[in-house]
Amino acid sequence: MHDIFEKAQQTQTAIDADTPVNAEALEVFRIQYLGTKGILKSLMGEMANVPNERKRDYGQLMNALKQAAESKYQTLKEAFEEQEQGHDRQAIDLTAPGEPVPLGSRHPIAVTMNRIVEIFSRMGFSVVDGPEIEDDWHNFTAMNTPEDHPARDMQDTFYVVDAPGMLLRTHTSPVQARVMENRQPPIRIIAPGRVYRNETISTRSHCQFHQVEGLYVDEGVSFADLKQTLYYFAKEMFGTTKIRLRPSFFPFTEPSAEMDIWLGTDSEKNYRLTKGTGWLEILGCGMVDPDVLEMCGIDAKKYSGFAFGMGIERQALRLYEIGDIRLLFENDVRFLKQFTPAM
Ligand code: 2NL
Repeated sequence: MHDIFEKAQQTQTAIDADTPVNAEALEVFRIQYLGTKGILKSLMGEMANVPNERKRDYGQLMNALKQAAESKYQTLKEAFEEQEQGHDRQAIDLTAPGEPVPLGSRHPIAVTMNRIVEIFSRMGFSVVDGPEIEDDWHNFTAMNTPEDHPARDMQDTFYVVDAPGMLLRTHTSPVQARVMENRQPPIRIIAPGRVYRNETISTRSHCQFHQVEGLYVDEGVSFADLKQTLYYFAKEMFGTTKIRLRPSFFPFTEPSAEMDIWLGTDSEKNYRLTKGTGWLEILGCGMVDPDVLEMCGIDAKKYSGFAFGMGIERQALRLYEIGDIRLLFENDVRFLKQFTPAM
């Protein structure tokens, strides 16, 4: 009888003294004291042998034991769990090299456009932009293109169904028209951007293009200024030292011309590119028609100007020797990643 109480007392002392140092030791502790075959269970089993008048005391002693073991177990369990999470946080190696981030690259059209813009920037032209959805007046009327001109045909231009008189711009000229409306000369601007034509002639043709246009308006601007400016551009852009201006026609310029650069026919590539002539057409240009100046609010008796425009796609194809224009619009990463990440 006396023995049972003493055994319980000893167990109390043992629980107080036993402090597991890690999760494994704690599990041993749990099985030893609180498990289904543990010491507390077996001590409880002794209740039958305790005399009735002492059963109450023994029951209280058992409760105290169980509480002591359980609270110790619970406290240590939480402590070890917290410790483990702390360990995880420390497990991050701050000195490890970073994961490589895949780098994108500029689209060849953007690179070509940037090169053109950069060359004209050096000559004091500033970059302007404007809306891609334009009104009829800025896109056509202000550019001397009358109502019955074929460019204004439904088949040639995308019109906005819900907004009469609104359309997708067919060139970046309207951007320049808006600048002339808002400022007085000297005006020296370059307008790069996306333009639209309703062309469905073949699967090879596209409804969307990129263009760079330029405009210079001031007192006494002459055809000689046009020629020297475009000659400098051709030299910087293509490294060519010979240009040729052929008479041409645009509704918004008079006189008008096409500029060719000299490539020669020495290489098979240049022979093919120039169809055996040695000359490659690069851009269209001319002296701004006085009517266009007047419509945009500029005194044509006081000022004159020249303008030019060129398509980007064709230049990009040539610059990078790309064989098919569709590659520029499919955005296949295997194609795009061949171009330089920078620029
Ligand atoms: C081409 C030819 C050209 C212009 C664009 C222009 C703009 C204003 C006034 C007068 Cl605001 N002209 N632009 C002039 C001549 C030619 O583009 O072949 N473009 C792809």
